[in-house]
Amino acid sequence: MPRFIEGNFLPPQGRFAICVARFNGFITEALVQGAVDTLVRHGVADDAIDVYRVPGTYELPSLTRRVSDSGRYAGIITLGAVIRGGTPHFDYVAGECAKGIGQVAFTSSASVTFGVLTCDTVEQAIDRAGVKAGNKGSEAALACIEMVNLHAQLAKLDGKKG
Ligand code: INI
Repeated sequence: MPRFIEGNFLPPQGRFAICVARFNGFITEALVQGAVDTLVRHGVADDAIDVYRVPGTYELPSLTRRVSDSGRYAGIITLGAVIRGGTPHFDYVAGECAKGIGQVAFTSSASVTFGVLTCDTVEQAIDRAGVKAGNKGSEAALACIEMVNLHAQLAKLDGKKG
């Protein structure tokens, strides 16, 4: 029998940070609600969740780096909404945000997940913030729980605690 090593959705150990952009707040606050609801339903105490806010998604990578460096969190969920306008601004903001958060995720000892919407229209963003296409904040929280629990299993295999 092979041994399968993967995360699960049992109540995770440790604290969680939600890093969210205020830009397009009517969307991003719905993502926060989805993420918090999912964490709490999976057994995370609400006082084990800290929500950090920055002006826009462009500022998310530096915040996420700082929050990761604090060493206080098992999981970090990043949330934002970039919506295409008539100029190339969208591509710069969305591109830098994804690249920057990816760099932090790759090197962080915390599990960092990506719940930043990149949409062509406001309607697409609404659909992904709790209407037709689920809630991407909730999905990013679920992925974060799975990764935190996977890391705990990997630490056990390595013979370490936690
Ligand atoms: N920030 C967003 O989070 N979403 C957007 O759609 C957006 N647009 O389209 O401009 C946006 N811009 C602000 C940006 O993230 C920075 O806060 C700003 O450039 C200051 O650095």
